Amino acid sequence: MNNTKPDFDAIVVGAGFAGMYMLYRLRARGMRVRVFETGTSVGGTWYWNRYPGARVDTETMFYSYQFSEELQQEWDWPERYPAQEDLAAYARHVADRFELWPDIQFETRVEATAWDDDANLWTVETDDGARLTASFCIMATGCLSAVNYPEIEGLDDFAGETYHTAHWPDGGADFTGKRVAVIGTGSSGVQSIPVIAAQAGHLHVFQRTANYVMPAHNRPMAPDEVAEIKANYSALRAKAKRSFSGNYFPVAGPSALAVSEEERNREYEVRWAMGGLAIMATYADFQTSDAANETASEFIRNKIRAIVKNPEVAELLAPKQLFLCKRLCVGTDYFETYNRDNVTLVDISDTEIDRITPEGVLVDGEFYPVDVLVLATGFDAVTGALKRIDIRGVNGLTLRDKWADGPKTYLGLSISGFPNMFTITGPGSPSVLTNMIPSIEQHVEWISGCIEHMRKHELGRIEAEVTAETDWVNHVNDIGDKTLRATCQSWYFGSNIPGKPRVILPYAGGFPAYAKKCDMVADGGYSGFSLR
Ligand code: N01
Repeated sequence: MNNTKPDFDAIVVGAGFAGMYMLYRLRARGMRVRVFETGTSVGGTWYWNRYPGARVDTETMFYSYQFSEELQQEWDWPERYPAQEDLAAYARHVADRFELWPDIQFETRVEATAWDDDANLWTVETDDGARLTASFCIMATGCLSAVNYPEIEGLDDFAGETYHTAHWPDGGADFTGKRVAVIGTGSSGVQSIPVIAAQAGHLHVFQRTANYVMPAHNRPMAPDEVAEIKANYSALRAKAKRSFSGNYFPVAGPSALAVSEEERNREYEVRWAMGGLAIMATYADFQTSDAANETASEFIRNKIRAIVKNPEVAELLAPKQLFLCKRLCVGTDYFETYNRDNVTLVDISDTEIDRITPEGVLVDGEFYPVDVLVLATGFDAVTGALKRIDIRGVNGLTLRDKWADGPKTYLGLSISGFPNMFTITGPGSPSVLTNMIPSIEQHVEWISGCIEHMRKHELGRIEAEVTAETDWVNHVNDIGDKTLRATCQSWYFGSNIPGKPRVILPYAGGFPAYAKKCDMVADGGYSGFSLR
């Protein structure tokens, strides 16, 4: 090993909520850190996803950092589910408050990283031609950041305006009086469709799969509610961490089948009135029993039938897959929007879009002329952002090759063959099945604790062992295959990307079990890792 001094102790890729906190923690340990970020400001997902109607669907008093008591006490969220601009403003406030800006290089994309086994260093190449070295490379690239542009014939020939929800222009888009097509009815489509419909001349929604959508019931935060949460913040945060998803949702009982239909529906009505994601936790067997799950599925389908006036449209909007197989959506006036005269639902569940022409969309021989095309087609989730970087580990092994049949990681934190690299909320960690910000904090704290341990013991290299990684991957897949999430096509399994291996991407065993495992690994002197 030679003793080349690296340019930085750590390079962090991405300045979203993960990258910002990682920078804060490492710098607090006296490390020299450089963060690279493609965007012009901080916030990651909340920087890029500026589509009309974009707002978080997790209660923001809990979808926020908790590492700083001062921060969580001083910041005031305006609404129960704040809009993208408020989340982006919060990210900027954090960068101001903790003076993160000088260590973040914006408008810079990391294109490649390569491990030098002799020097124990990563070399990171950026799109401005720079090559910089660091002892650690930490990927804070986000789970839902690699944009999925669908492979639809003729898309590039469309003569009107085209927008993707996850890459929205800064100045917004004006739909006034225009003929608009939205392709995609996941969370981004569900949030944007009502807002676009209110402005457009006519909106056609092209739906491949109908989704379950709960009403948000968004509202301003009441001062007494805020005061109560702030007075009990640490206890409430601790309670959330003990729950499966890292969100505190009250559980009504172990099984939907153990209570009468009347009692069950009363409970579902309470959750519908509450709004948001709380219905997910009503009964503990939604992920293990088709029959239990079907009770909630049918409850929501009946709500759709009651809201949507045209029974044929209502049936098209009523999801066929089980509730919680795909990600539950939260919307405002989503189903009501289909009662508008200027909105038409086009079912493409059996017939793919034939092609996009310069003037519109052709489906099953029928032509829909449009001026604006909105792609709400989601992401190459969890692995996409990592695989889009040319990452080369020991002996030039590429991450793309290593993951050709699906991601392999130890705890979603580390990859054998890629020493001194950490992935924040990587595949095989609970990430997108949990409240993301607490999950990010848990990872950042684990990684900074690990680096601290290495520095204390004068260790220069850490790498996941193949056996530990294989055992973890098998465990992740075993649990994933047992959940009802395995019964439909969803981005959780990579099914939305043509050719992507069908493998569960997040760990579906819950936040508490996962965090306990991570603690045990650390307490055991980083068992499953080779350190030297
Ligand atoms: O993406 P999606 P998203 N032809 O993949 C359809 C988070 N999020 O951006 O279901 C036609 O869910 C696709 O159809 P199908 C949240 O975790 C959070 O909406 O694959 N249609 C689907 O309808 C969420 O789950 C928030 O059959 C095509 C849609 O496009 C995740 O991000 C807000 C197609 C894509 O839905 C992703 O959500 C927004 C094609 N070729 C997002 N390709 C909040 O916190 C894809 N589709 C509020």
